[in-house]
Amino acid sequence: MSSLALINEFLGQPPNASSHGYQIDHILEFCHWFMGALFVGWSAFFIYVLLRFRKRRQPAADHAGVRSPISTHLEFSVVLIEAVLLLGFAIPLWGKRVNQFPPGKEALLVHVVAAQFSFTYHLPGADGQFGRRDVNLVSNSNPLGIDPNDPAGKDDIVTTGELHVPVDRPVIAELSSKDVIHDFFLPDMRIAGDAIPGSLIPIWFTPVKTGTYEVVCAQLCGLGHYGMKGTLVVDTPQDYQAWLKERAELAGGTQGAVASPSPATQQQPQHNPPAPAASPSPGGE
Ligand SMILES: [Cu+2]
Repeated sequence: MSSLALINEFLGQPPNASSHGYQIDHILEFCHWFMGALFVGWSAFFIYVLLRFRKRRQPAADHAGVRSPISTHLEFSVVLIEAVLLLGFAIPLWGKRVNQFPPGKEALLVHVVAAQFSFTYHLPGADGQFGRRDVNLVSNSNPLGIDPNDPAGKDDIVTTGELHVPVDRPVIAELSSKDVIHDFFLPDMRIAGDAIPGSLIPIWFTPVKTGTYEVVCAQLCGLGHYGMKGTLVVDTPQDYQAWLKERAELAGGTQGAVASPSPATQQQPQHNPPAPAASPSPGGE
């Protein structure tokens, strides 16, 4: 885990706060240096060509062209390095994000529903079960259309703009959208995923540092796009339980009272773990 991140920092990359993020930082940092070297190399070659083949020096065109194999070797090396970066590092790293999800019991599952112009979060509450959602029940006071007659939904927690998660526990965020394509982007966690109407797309990360981080929408989704900026708060497990309790009490009036979370609350929701992103199931819960 190296701390060498000169270009990343220079370009405004915030410090990493997730367990996998340093791998992404390494590959970004290396790519920037590699591109920098290519830029210097190609620029020098361009200037050399301008001078070497200027009209005064080369009044007649040489139709045979270059005979030296050096340029072929150079170009082959560049292709080889790029292939290693892509096939050896980038694709395996991406594959791990979209295929190797943590076991359902270990991770915290949260539904992230994007809409113009906010992210709404749906947590299962004390019973660990997500309530049924129906698009026909969506209203201003029930933005996710949770069925009031479904007992599993009585204690569900719905928040907009701010999501709390506990530190050092994998989080699976299942993304969906109510209108256009958005992108749930957590720059500090080095993770992002598109929220597409009609699709459920899971992403996952493990926060390793407590703190308050930015949530942004990374798809230009309309005039109020900027307003989708929100907050991710990574809590200690105790603070997280306190937040859950507070949310449950706040929701008490509208969605039914909730007993204070017992240790069982801390267990993973028993809900269906999401399928890999490669085959998102059609949405419409
Ligand atoms: Cu958006």
